[in-house]
Amino acid sequence: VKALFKIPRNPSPTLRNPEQWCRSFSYFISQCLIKDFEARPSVTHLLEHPFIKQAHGKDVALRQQLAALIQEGIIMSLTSYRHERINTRKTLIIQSCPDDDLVNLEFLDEETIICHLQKRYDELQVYTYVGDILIALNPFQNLSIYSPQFSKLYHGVKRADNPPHIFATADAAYQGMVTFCKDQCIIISGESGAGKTESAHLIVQHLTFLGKANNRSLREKILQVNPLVEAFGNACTAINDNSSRFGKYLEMKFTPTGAVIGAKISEYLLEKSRVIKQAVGEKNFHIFYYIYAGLYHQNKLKAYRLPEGTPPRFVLENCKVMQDIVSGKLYKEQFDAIQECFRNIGFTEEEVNSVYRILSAILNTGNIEFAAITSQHQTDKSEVPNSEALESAASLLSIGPEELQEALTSQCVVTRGETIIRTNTVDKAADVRDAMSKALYGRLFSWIVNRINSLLHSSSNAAESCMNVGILDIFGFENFKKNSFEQLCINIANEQIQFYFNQHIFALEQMEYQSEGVDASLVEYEDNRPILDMFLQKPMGLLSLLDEESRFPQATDQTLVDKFEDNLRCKYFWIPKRVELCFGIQHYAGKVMYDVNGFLEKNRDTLPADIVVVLRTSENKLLQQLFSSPLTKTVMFLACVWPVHRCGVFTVNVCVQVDTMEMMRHPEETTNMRRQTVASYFRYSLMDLLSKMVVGQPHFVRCIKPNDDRQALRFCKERVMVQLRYTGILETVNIRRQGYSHRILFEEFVNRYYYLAFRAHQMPETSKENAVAILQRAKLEDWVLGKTKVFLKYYHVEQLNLLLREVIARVVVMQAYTKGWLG
Ligand code: AD9
Ligand code: MG
Repeated sequence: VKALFKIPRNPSPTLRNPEQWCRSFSYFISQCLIKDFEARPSVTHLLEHPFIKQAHGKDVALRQQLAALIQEGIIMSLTSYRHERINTRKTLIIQSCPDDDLVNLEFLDEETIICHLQKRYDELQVYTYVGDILIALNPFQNLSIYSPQFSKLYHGVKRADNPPHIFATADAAYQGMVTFCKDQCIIISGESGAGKTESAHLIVQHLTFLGKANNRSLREKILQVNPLVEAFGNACTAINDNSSRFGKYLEMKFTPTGAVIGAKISEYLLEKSRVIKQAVGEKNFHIFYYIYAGLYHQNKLKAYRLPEGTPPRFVLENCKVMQDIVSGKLYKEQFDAIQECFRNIGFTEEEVNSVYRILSAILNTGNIEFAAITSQHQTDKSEVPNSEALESAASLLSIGPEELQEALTSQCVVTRGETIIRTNTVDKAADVRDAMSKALYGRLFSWIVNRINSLLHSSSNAAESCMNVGILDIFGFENFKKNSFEQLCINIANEQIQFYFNQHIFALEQMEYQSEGVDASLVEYEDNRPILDMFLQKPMGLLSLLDEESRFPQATDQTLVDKFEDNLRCKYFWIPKRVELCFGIQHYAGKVMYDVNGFLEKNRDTLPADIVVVLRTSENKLLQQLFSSPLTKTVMFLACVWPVHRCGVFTVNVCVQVDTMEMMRHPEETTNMRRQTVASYFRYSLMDLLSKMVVGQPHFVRCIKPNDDRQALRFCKERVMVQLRYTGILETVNIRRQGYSHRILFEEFVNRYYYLAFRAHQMPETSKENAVAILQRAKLEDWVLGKTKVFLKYYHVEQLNLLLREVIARVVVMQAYTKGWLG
């Protein structure tokens, strides 16, 4: 080590050779420092490192420069990690081979691809590339490929050096962000139970590793965000025991040098109706079971007024007796884990207590029953015969039980300046009760997300210049025996994500070839735009028709079906004969029959003003906050962000249209005549999501479910084939093989890569000729020149970036040497 630092005045020929230098330098880092610091050390740590102290004694400035240099060096040092990899290989027996990428297959028919994937799956190779896209087959068993050793393996190395892995996609996004100072976004898609949420966790895990925060608690906080949010937003369905019932876009924030500094979550369209009712064989949101088991074991059920005998109605399904919930360790452990998450992320005890009180109040609200009061004059009146649940709910919400009962059983109506009190029938009172439970849960969920965001918001200066890697994990495509309004929204969202994928992989690529005069045979693909138009067009799309019908007080679910039948004339929609209140849709991922019962009510999602008024009187601070001001989200700059696609010079015609810059309000919020419905809120949510996604460089992960029985090592050819077909994998293989997935303006290309062919201080003209000089110098083949851009294959960019990093590392070392820092 000393020899490395104390270079003789006349260095030997080997030491004069910069490449040799670079290698020794990296070797030094890997040998001496990696062991001590596990990963990239901070400058402060380095300054105190005995080697550096020893080498440079009291010269603090010099030590500081050296420490910074080494820190940089570690980022750039590929050799250090390669060294690790050789060791790990021996024990983990990892191999990468040409088979890792479907693009390299000799024959590209469906049968070959499927056999290839099956062979890999049988060998537990669940990941496969299609060019730069990752296919992830759900292993349905725990694999030992996500350990810290693997994280090290997938750090800044060439993709072909290691087998395909979800960490490689995270690494590609991270490197893309650091190298080009550009936001990235990872889009994970696949049907319900295919493994999107697991993949999202693994990506967050690897990104936190790559962006090693100096502050350990921040790292832990970020890792605990997903489990916490998912406890409130996930539930057991017929397809998946941990099914996401909301869409999640998690943005991880980094400094320009790649240190993680915070995170932000956006949530989309929580399936609130699950709070009040679950389909047969399904459950409520996880958190209800967790708190039940947790509070039971802490002997606190009484304090939260939760019954100890029969579980409350809202969590009854699948848990007929209390023992089902409280016996067994799982729920209790989950409760402990959630408490830990709350604590670590920074929620106060008072806040957590308020959250539990509101959840318990929701459970008690579900048990409030109504009975009709029939008198001579009034037949439409209801009352609460057994007031225990009502009193418990009121007490937990810190409101008066009489006021709550009044708000549930009657409503104030203002007509022509006069206030009239109308009584509610039993059914109407039950609807109000359920609306209140849904509103409480929906707002509580949004509050938790907002609170996490404020706790993970970085207030440092770095936050202003921070960059993002966004990770999209939404609810997957669903097709149950009975599908309702919720499935319709979920499937439209998936339709939109598929459209986004098609735009990126096929449409943009082909349009750009044509405009640049580049010859490339066009690939046919299934464009799902007509289906999306059918849903989202105004004023005659399905969602607009639904909204229109929801505004008529006399409308029924039957009039809604009639309206659809009269106005939706396209091959993707049909009304089946002999089945009432039903319609069918041919989605990109398959046929789905929808049951229209309750569509109008679910879309209206009204919360009577009387309930809001009562809840606002609460002494509970959190509850006051939830209902004091409208929960609004502004759709920022949609009009300008969305239509112009950043990746190209042309405009993408957008399927979703926005009339004006409007405020997105929770549907239950508005009291005016033109009520905001769930459908219109949903439309804006989609817009909001897309506006976030389009500003980043996309990376795609396509999750595939190998069987419907959730069995490990079972590869059902038919099921996989269907998913490969509808996700357009075959066409993707083709276009990735033939196409040029990266198109860079000559000017940008020369600015980015001129180091590879010109001297560092030279600023060459950003011309086509100089771009060619760089390409030739880098010894790349098969590139093409357009009118204004260089067209590169997906693997070219990786090659260029690697060369660039090596050259920069060399320059850094040379500079250090010439400045005498190392001598
Ligand atoms: V849904 O659209 O939210 O209903 P996801 O998110 O696509 O669905 P999820 O990630 O929840 O599916 O995966 C379903 C189950 O598959 C998990 O609960 C795991 O048991 C299993 N799974 C998925 N990916 C992996 C993995 N990489 N390793 C081990 C996995 N098990
Ligand atoms: Mg999920």
